[in-house]
Amino acid sequence: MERVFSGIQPTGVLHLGNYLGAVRNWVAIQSDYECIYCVVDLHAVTQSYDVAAMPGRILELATGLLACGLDATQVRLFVQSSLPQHAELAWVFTCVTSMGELGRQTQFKSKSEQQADNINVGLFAYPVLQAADILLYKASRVPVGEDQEQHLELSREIARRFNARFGATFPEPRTLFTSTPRIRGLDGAAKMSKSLGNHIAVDEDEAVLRRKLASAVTDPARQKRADPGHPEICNIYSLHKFFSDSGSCQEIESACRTAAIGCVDCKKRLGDQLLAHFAPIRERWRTLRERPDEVRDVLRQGQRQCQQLADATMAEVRAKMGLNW
Ligand code: AQP
Repeated sequence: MERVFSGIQPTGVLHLGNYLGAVRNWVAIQSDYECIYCVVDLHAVTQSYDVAAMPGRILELATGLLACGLDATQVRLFVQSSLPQHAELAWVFTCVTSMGELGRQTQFKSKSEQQADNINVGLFAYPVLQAADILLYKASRVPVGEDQEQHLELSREIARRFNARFGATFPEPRTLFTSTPRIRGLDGAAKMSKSLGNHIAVDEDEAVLRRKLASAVTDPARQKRADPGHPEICNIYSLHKFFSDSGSCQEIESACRTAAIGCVDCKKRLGDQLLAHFAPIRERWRTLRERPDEVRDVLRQGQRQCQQLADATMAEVRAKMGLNW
């Protein structure tokens, strides 16, 4: 079985972009690969955050992932900071990564604009820690959204560079894209993202969900109810394709083109579908929230299982680098 690694930041909300672009796929492949999934809290601290809220966020995200269908008997789920080898390998990798490469990362550029008052070295070296996360376990496949492809390319470069300098050690990890690599936000333009505030949460409250959908951007050509629409460019229609069956999608598509349905009705139907789709997940999430010790046990078990792999890789790295006196 090929080994898979992927991570998600405990930065507040699990949203449709995370779900469709990553988590749904994590669940789908869990019996086909040897999967290691991680709550990457060391990545999350590159942003400003509320220290008192962080432990709860970590636990809440792990609970949400289990509610989405991760099976702790099949996957290893753990918290990044519980294994210090991630930070150690990241340091090693900073020594084979050039400043120029990191400066060219588009996520660094956009995050630097978003948090201009906090452009820290961790933000700059974010993709190096990501490479360490993956390569610590010698994972060969990484299921992520399209937004992470540039970082994955850098991980491959880091692996090549380490191998060339110190001897063959790491595989070059490849992306395992979902069929939905990039989900647009409610503005209909940018990637769905918490920091842009254009997201819908997996466990969104119904009233908030309806309100967010009501203000979501649709086809700009539909100024009036009677204007015919162009579903192929409408983000609401693109979301229907994930959550409504193909018969309903066909019906909505032709009703939109002939203006037989208005955007208000179309959004109401999407809201109904989202609520129905996520109802069982929300129910499991609610139940698991009442059993935080069970979630902690899953995370500790994942930590123990990953520790052996992490120790083995770091022993090999230290020996290859001449740090094993
Ligand atoms: N819009 C998206 N479309 C497809 N995939 C997405 N992912 C995130 N947004 C989209 C995927 O979710 C996984 C977890 O990524 P993350 O923890 O780095 O989340 P994020 O990208 O930081 O999410 P945000 O909302 O964009 O966070 P902020 O605003 O705090 O930076 C990854 O596999 C990612 O590809």
